[in-house]
Amino acid sequence: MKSGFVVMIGRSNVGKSTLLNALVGTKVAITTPKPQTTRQPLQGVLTSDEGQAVFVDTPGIMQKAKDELTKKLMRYVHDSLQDIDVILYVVDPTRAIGSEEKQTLKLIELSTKPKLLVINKIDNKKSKRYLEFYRDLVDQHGFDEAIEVSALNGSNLDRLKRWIFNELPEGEFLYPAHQVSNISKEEQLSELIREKLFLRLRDEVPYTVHVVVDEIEERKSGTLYISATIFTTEERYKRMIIGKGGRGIKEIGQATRNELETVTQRKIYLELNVEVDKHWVDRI
Ligand SMILES: Nc1nc2c(ncn2[C@@H]2O[C@H](COP(=O)(O)OP(=O)(O)OP(=O)(O)O)[C@@H](O)[C@H]2O)c(=O)[nH]1
Ligand SMILES: [Mg+2]
Repeated sequence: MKSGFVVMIGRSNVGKSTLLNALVGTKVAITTPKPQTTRQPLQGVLTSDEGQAVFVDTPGIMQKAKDELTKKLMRYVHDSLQDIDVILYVVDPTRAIGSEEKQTLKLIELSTKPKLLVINKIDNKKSKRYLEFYRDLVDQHGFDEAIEVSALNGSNLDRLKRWIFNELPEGEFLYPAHQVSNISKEEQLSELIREKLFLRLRDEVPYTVHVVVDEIEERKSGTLYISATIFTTEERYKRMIIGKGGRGIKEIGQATRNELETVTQRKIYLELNVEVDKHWVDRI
C-alpha cells in the first residue's frame, strides 16, 4: 500500500480547495471567488485500492504580509511544507504569474520531494492566454512534470491521481478508510458559515470575520440544533453583517441551512449570533 501527505501550494484563487474536494470526491474545504478563503492547513483524505493520499490544503500565497491575518496564513503555508511526501504547485493560466509566486517557486525548487506543476482551470477559454508561459515553468523550476486539469469539471484528474500514487512512498493508512477530513464537525460547520459570509459580504468585511460553533445538539424531534457565533473586529462590520432589519444575517443563515439540509437530509435549526472581538486573529 502507498500512503503519504500531498501538499497543495499556490497563490490565492487558483483553485487549490476546489481541486482538493474534487480529488477526495466530497466537499471537505470551502471555496469562493474571493482570495484568502482558506485559513487553515486542512487535510482531505483519498482512500483507494492503491492506498491513501492525504491532501493538505493551504492558504493562498499573498504578497508582503502586512496584517496579522496574512502573516499568520503565510506561516501556515511555510509550515505545511514540512514533513510532506509530494508537492502539487497549482497555477491558474487565466492570469499572469504573480510576483508573490516567484519566492515560493524558488523554495519548491530547493525541495528534493517529487513536485508536480498542476495547471488548473483548463475548461476556461481564457486559460489559453498564459498556458505556454506556465508550461515553461516545468524546466525553469525543476518540476518533474506538468498536468493540465480542471478541478471544476474533473478533466484529467485520473491522470493526476495516478501520478500522485506512483510517487507516494509505501506505507500504512494514516486515517481510517472511511474518514475524509481531519477537522471536527464543529469546525466543518464554522467553515460552511464562513463560506456563506464570504460569498455575501463585500470588500474588506470577509477578512474581519471568524466563526465559532458553540453547540450542536440532536433534538428528540430529529432536528439538529446548531448555535454559532460570528466574530468581527468592529461595531460597524457587525452592523453590516446583521444588515437592515436583520436581513443580512437571515440570508446567511438560510444559505447555510439549505446546504446542510441537503447534505444531511435532516431538519436544521441554526442560531447565529454576531459579536465584536478585535483580537480573534490571536486565537486562530
Ligand atoms: N473555471 C474554473 N474555475 C475554477 C476551477 N477550479 C476552481 N475554480 C474557481 O476558482 C475560484 C477559487 O477557487 P478556490 O478553490 O476557492 O481557490 P483557492 O486556491 O483554494 O483559494 P484560496 O483559498 O483563497 O487560496 C472559485 O470561484 C472556483 O469555483 C476550474 O477548474 N475551472
Ligand atoms: Mg482555498
